[in-house]
Amino acid sequence: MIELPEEPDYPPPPPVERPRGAGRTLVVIPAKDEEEPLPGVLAELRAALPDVDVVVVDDGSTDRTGEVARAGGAVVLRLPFNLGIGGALRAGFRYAVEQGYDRAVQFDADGQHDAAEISTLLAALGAGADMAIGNRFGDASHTYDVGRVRARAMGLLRFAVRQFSGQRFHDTSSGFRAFNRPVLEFFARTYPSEYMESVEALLLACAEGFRVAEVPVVMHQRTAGAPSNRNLRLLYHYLRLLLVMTVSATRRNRPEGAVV
Ligand SMILES: Nc1nc2c(ncn2[C@@H]2O[C@H](COP(=O)(O)OP(=O)(O)O)[C@@H](O)[C@H]2O)c(=O)[nH]1
Ligand SMILES: [Mg+2]
Repeated sequence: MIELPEEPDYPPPPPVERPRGAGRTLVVIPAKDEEEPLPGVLAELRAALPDVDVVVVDDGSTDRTGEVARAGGAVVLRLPFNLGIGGALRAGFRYAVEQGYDRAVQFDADGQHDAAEISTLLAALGAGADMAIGNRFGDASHTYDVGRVRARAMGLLRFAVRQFSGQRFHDTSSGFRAFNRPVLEFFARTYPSEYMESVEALLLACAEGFRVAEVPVVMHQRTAGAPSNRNLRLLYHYLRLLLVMTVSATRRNRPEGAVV
C-alpha cells in the first residue's frame, strides 16, 4: 500500500495586492504590420479617452509596429511568432486579467474603429451586458460597405449563429467589442485561435450564458496598411466546413456494401 505524505502545514497565503489597473478599462489592439496607421489610432484613443490604458499585441510583425506602439504610449506585448488574431487577443485578455482590469475593449489598429464609440460599448456593459458588440450595420445614417463577397459570407454567418445560439445578431464578426471581467476571465482561457475566431467567441459567450448586446457604431473604411483579407479566408474555411459536413453526411447515408 502506498503511504500518502501527511498534508503539509502551509502558511496562509500572502494578502493579494490589488494590481495596477484595478477598476479600469484596457484597450486591447491586435496588430500585425500596422506601423502606418497605428500612431494616428493611438493619438485618437488618447484624445478621446485619456484615462484608458492601451496594450498593443504585436503579433510577429515584420515592420516597426512594436516601436511605433511604444512611442505612442501603449504597452506592447510582443509575440515571438505570428499566432493570429485569436491567439493575440487571448494574450491581451490574459494581461488584462493579471493586471486587474475590470473591462477590456477589442480595437483595430487600422483606423476602422472610432475611439469615440468606445463609450457606447462601455455604456452597454454599464447597462448590464457582459459583452457588447459594435454593430457596423445598425446605423441607417451611415452605411459601411463590406463588398459583395463579404456581405454574402456575413449573411451565412448570421444564419449559422442564429441556429447555434438561438439569438439574432446582425454583425457576428465585428472586431469592435467590449467585455466585462467575468468574460475576460473566460476568454483569457478559452478565446479561440482558428479563423472565424470572432464568430466562435460569440457562440462560446452565448453558450456560457453571458449576456451579449449589440450596439450600433460608426465604422470607417481602412485608410492605411493592408487588410488581412481574412474574411475571404473565413469564407473559404466556412465553405470547406460545409463541404466536409455534407460529404460525411452523404457517406453515412450510403447503402451498406456500396463501392466508393
Ligand atoms: N495579432 C494579430 N493581429 C492581426 C493579424 N491579422 C490582422 N490583425 C489585426 O487585426 C485587426 C483587424 O484586421 P483587418 O485586417 O483590418 O481585418 P478586417 O477589418 O476584418 O478586414 C487589425 O488591427 C490587424 O492589425 C494577425 O495575424 N495577428
Ligand atoms: Mg480592418
